[in-house]
Amino acid sequence: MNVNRYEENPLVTPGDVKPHRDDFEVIGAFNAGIARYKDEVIMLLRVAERPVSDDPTIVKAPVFNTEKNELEILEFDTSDEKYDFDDPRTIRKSDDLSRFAYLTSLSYTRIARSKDGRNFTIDPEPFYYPSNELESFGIEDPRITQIGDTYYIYFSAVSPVGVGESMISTKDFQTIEHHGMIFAPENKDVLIFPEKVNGKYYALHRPVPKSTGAPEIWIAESPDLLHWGNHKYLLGLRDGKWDDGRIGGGAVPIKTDKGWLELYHGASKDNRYCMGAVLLDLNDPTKVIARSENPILEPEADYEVNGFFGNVVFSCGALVEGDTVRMYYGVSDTSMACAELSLSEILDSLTS
Ligand code: MAN
Repeated sequence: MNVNRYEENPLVTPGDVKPHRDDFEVIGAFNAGIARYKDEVIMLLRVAERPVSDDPTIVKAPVFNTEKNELEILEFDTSDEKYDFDDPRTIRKSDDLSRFAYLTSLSYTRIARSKDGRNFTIDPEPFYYPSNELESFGIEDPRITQIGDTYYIYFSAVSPVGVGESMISTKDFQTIEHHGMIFAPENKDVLIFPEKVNGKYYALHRPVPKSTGAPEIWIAESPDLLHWGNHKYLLGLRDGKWDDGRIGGGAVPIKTDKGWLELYHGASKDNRYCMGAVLLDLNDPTKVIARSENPILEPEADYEVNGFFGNVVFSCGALVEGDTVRMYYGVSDTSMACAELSLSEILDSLTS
């Protein structure tokens, strides 16, 4: 696969983003949703910020208190054996490592704009910041589906009661309407198709079943983008391959002559995140036609291998012009990058 990484990569780094409070530092500007708005490319960044800590033995956890409408900062001593601090993203209770008790940073969304898709200017203020109890640990990994003149923006809403997918919409990237949670916990990586298929909206989603099952890709349909039903299991993990740990949708599905092309992420059991592709039937996207044997993009460049959480390439949006797929992607849970790939080359590489 020919992958043309932009020489300007990484396009946006945490150092480019001013924290929204002086006592915070930006540790990530990554996993951005992508849209075209007027003559600009919009990158809706997931900005992760954490309270500055001068003492390495103290780990802080920011939590948005909706009643007081302010951030609270909890402090943990790294010598406290009740907690586990091994994953830099989370704080876990030592007697239950299967779930996290707190996150070490809080994410929100911020707009970066560009005329050429390579050089971005970052808005001085947050775009959408957590605003309700289901978002008190932050909002993450936004995706944007444009339908008509409305941009539907949906993201992981993280709180002590779980990680689900909530949706807002905007027409001008200024005023927003909140539509509440559209997929209950635990669910992430929702991708709404950009048009109806046979009179119905479709969305990919990624539940995390507990009793049986794995973090794999499902598909659902809806009459109105708010109520989702007729859920079907779509795509699974593959033992011993690059996507044997967890998979989830990445970019908004791309309509091609051969079918709906979905660029998805797959992680191995040891958390190496790559991008692959799957082709779905044009008239019935619940049918898988073909899939990547090997990743179309894997962490190789220094900025993809090293960072806050290394060995991660994670796309939330791509733009297509002719045969060129401009895939924007988060690197190492830290920065944003972009690579161009050939649409026909991706399609030709898929096997059934
Ligand atoms: C995982 C990672 C983190 C994220 C949490 C909550 O631990 O993807 O980056 O903050 O889940 O969604």
